[in-house]
Amino acid sequence: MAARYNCTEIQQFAQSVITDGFCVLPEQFSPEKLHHWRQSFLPLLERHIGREGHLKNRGPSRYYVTLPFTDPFADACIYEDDDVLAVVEQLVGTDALMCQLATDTPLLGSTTQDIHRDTLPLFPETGQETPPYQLAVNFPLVDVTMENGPFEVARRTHMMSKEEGLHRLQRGEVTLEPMTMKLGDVMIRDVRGLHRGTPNYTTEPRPMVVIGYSRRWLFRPEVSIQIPRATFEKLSARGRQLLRFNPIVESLDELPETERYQSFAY
Ligand SMILES: O=C(O)CCC(=O)C(=O)O
Repeated sequence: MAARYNCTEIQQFAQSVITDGFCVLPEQFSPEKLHHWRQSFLPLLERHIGREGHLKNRGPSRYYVTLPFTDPFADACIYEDDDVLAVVEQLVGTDALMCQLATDTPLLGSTTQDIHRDTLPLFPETGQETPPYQLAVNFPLVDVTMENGPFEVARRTHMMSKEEGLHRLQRGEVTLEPMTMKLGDVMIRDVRGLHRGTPNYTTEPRPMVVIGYSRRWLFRPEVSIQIPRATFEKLSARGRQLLRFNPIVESLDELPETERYQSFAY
């Protein structure tokens, strides 16, 4: 889809991420496309639960599943979306990397997670936070309602220590906001914002896609996108640039079966 926003609007979205820790681009992606993603994802979720559901590292009945970089998920209309990338580039540089394509899915039986952030500070010994370096672009594969486990986030907690953020929550100076979202809405967030997953009280899975974009120098060994050589050959110049530090594999059949991203909360 062609860009929907002008430079000023893109800067406003980026400024919301800098100030509040996140922004939402409403109705950014095609619901039909995401419906197709959901159909393709559900068997992967089943297979994941069969193989490593016992690990329960995200909490009960909650699963982190990496998406294979193949059809329908290797879709440049999504990971090269002009508006999303324009906001991302304002935040983590025009030479940003894409290093993660995965999903978080609470099912019936899931619980409230501990409040956490998804990364440690870059320089923990200084007690200082830095400009953004790691972003999550999140979009659900169903409508997210108050019943099916909305992601909750505390605004303006990404530029302070976790302890300070927790104190502010305790004192009621900030609150956890449930992010209800329509199929097609896209959230861009600084992963340092304090947040947690909440229980899904319905019988339908609530998959939330996460595409990770980072500064070019940030290495995240727990995530990567295995790119089949045949797919790599067909990437656009921009796709190659975004995905340049990910491993190229001959076939996705050779992949390890368990997720490497087990330790996730800081
Ligand atoms: O509910 C979600 O989608 C996110 C849960 C979460 O923060 C996590 O598992 O790290």
